[in-house]
Amino acid sequence: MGSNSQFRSLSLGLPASHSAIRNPRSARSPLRKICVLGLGYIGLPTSAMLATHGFAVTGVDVNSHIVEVINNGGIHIEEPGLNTLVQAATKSGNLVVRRKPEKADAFIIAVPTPLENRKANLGYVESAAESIVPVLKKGNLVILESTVPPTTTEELVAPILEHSGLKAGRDFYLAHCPERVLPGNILREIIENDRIIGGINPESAVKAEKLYRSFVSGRIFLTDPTTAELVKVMENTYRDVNIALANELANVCENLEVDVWEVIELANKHPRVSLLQPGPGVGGHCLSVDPWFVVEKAPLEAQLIRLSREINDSKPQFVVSIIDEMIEGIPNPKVTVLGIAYKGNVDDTRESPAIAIIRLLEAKSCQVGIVDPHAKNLEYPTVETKEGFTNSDCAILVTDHDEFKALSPEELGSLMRTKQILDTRHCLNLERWKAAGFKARLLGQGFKS
Ligand code: SAJ
Repeated sequence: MGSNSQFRSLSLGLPASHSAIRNPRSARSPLRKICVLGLGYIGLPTSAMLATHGFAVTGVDVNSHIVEVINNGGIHIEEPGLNTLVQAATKSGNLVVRRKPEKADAFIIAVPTPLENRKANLGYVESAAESIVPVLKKGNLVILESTVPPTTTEELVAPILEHSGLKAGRDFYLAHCPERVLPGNILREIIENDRIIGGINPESAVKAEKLYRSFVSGRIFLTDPTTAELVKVMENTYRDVNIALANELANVCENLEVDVWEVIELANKHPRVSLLQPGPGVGGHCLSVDPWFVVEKAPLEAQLIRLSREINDSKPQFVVSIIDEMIEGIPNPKVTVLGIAYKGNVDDTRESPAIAIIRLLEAKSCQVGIVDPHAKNLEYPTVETKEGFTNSDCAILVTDHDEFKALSPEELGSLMRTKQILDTRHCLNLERWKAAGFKARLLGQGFKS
């Protein structure tokens, strides 16, 4: 165990007979071959990281397009530095990509857990665990990295894996090690962030820790699976609740005609206050999803968590009500939406508030021109910047991509029918846009122009 680890094995509370691995040789055997299931934003960087640290990694994805792209030397997602790392991993021969799992020393499940009707759809986790069953051997380690509602590792994953005839904690090791990396900064955070490992027994936690220690420089804390599951969903819940507070404050400021950005800046001068930023809503596959996993497990207790989700989910509607005011009386209006990704400088559009805004605008028969230098979305195709602005009556900045800060109000204004802009992120220099003849509005001020 690394010197900077904290081991809480005694607090796991498992009976000695349950926690003892019966095969001491396999308990000591090194982990060489790793099979990673799911090659998305977490599975692909993890596979490449392990492969470039000397492990023989089989990356598995059920999507044949993803397998083909990686086998042809590319990647299917945008993340700084990832293409180079994956290429180094595949060229070294240490990373191969397949559609089905193979025998290995350890399996890492990193598949999506989408939200359906405010509940976790664990279908991908179930399928991934089932696909491991035929190749699971005594002494193997299985790690669940996907974010899941508390108790999933013990009550769903362990029973599925035990269809192999092997017993979790006795014949194979099982742990939940939630991913904690920030999209856009994954390659640094996957190494530097502290990790939480919840072992089904102490040996499982220690075994998983050895694997992560091969590339993690942050601290590693060991606990039980349900605690690790709750820790993970509460990290994202903490952030979501705090953004809801900022978003609610922005609504208050709109009403009082006070500048929310100034209020936040000045309040944050207090040594114990750190308000987050309001915006058009909270997106991505994490913050807008994970708090519901807590609500699902504790519907009566999780009141603040539910309300915060509802506040953040109501922001696109609020933004569209401002657009409504701005385009009132204009026949057949066109709105330019700047950004469809859920946050700046990423290509991920999952749960993006931009999509909710576009849907609401289209429901009002607005023509919409979507501009995004990073993201693509099959349902809502993007256009080139000039095309997006041509004949537009209002531009709305939804995503804080760096490219948008450099847009030319003079050039783009000359293409528009009505020169109006709404900045929902406090990311543009609106004085410049006003100087170019725009009616420019910043979300969270309540000023009419
Ligand atoms: N947002 C705001 N105001 C803010 C901060 C963010 O409106 O002050 C919005 C963003 O625009 C975006 C959403 O919230 O729509 C989420 O963005 P984010 O950057 O806060 O987080 P994610 O979803 O990209 O990544 C989070 C991270 N969790 C935490 O910081 C606690 C990351 O560490 C997790 O690994 C990731 O979720 C995950 O995969 O769970």
